[in-house]
Amino acid sequence: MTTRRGFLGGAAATAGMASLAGAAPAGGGAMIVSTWDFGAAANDAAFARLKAGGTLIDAVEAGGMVTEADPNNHSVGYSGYPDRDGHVTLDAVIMDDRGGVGAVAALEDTVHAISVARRVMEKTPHTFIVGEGATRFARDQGFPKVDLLTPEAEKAWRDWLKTSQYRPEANIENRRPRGGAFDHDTIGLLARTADGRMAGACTTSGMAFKMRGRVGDSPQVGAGLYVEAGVGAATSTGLGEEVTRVSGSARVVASMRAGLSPQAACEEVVRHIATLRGDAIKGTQVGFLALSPKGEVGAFCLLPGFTFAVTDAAGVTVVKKGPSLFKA
Ligand code: SD4
Repeated sequence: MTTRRGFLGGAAATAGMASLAGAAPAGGGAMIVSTWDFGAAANDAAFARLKAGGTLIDAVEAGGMVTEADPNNHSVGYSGYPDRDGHVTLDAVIMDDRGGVGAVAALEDTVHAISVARRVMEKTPHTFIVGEGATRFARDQGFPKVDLLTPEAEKAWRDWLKTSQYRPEANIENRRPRGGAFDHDTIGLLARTADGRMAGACTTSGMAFKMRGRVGDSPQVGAGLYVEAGVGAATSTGLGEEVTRVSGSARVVASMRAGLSPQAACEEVVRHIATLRGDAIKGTQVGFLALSPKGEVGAFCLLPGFTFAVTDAAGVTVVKKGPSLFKA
């Protein structure tokens, strides 16, 4: 597999978007997209899994696992920042295009929330298990108990306790070096195969220093992720409450069902949030990413700074900037 990484910014990104919208990748083969620049590594793992004969679900799970295990990533899986009571809690969902769904929320002491979500889908009669029940299910399924609160994350939490100001920061996901007080690195992955089949995954530790028990958009089907056969798939990132209140990803896919391109559908939901919320979303970031069965990509966000990774049929991965509604 040859993987070339690039980064398109500004006008080039917009031009890239325009050429992606409406055009299937050469050969019409597999395609993977995911949120933020760290999505590139996740895409590579997902692509490798597909190339090795894995299913779409294998691929999106493998992608999510890369981000979950990254100790430098302070919000997905290991080393995530805790809630305001000092507990690291994870949310994840996985979905195929045949109605298969599994999700967990407020999962503790387990690195790979996305794999537990997959077990919910495959081993239970349910779609969503939360809290203590999710953690017990993970143990029953053989996932090792791991303390997710690293000394670094604990220090950040103790520093935060001095002021206890909950102020989510836009685009913290791409800050270098990582480690800001509100670091939150949700990854949403969407994948298609040559025959137009689709699947998606979304995994996060949610907003740093959130209230105990808070669940964002990410693990909720229709909010953080939605996949529909023959129509498309969408995922979201940013301040989850703004996505949940409009069932954001389901809305993107519904617009695609009604005939909008993935790009136009992402723009529609972001404009809707802006109109609905007005001043309440000033300084807030929300981003959507969408993929059609043909391989058309759409991305749009409230504020500049949202990036996403696209891997084409040849395994070439490029990180792009998502166009935004507001300039700053
Ligand atoms: C949440 N949407 O829990 C997530 C956070 C996120 O990158 O996307 N972080 O609200």
